[in-house]
Amino acid sequence: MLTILEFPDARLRKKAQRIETVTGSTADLADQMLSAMYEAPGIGLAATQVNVQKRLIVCDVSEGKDTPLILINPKILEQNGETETQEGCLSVPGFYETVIRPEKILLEAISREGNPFQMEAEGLLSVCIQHEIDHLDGKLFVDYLSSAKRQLIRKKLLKQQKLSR
Ligand code: QAP
Ligand code: CO
Repeated sequence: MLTILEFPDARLRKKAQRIETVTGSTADLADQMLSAMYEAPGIGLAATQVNVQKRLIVCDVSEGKDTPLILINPKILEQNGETETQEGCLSVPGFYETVIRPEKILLEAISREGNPFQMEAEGLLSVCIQHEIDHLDGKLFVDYLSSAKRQLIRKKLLKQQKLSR
């Protein structure tokens, strides 16, 4: 089972590299990430969060947890509108805050089978994909908050992490 890094771990700030060739081990990693995400449980996970610096994200925002999405080298091509969401993050356990992001996105990515495709997303799926792509660039949802709020979350999580060691 993969372990999920927690804020303020410096490894969450590393920038992920593009995947040049999709292989069986890429697909294996994606499947392991989906397992870790469902186990948590969560709706999205980026490779950066499991200490792998590769551009790979997974998510599933469906009610029945039966609609996994794997995106390799995801890239947003167009975005429009604005939406407010209470976001959380498996790397920032216990904290949820409102973040404003574009509402609709058009993106390109490569599938688990190695095929390039484009898709549109809106609603929670759009927000989740944007949140996960941020992870690949070393960015966390707490970066959208005031530095006072971010520092408070940092302090509380460090305390929690020391207690659970
Ligand atoms: C990103 O986050 C996301 O604090 C995915 O104690 C979340 O799956 C995008 C989780 C919300 C948009 C909206 C968080 C689980 C899961 C926690 C997650 C926790 C347990 C977060
Ligand atoms: Co996250």
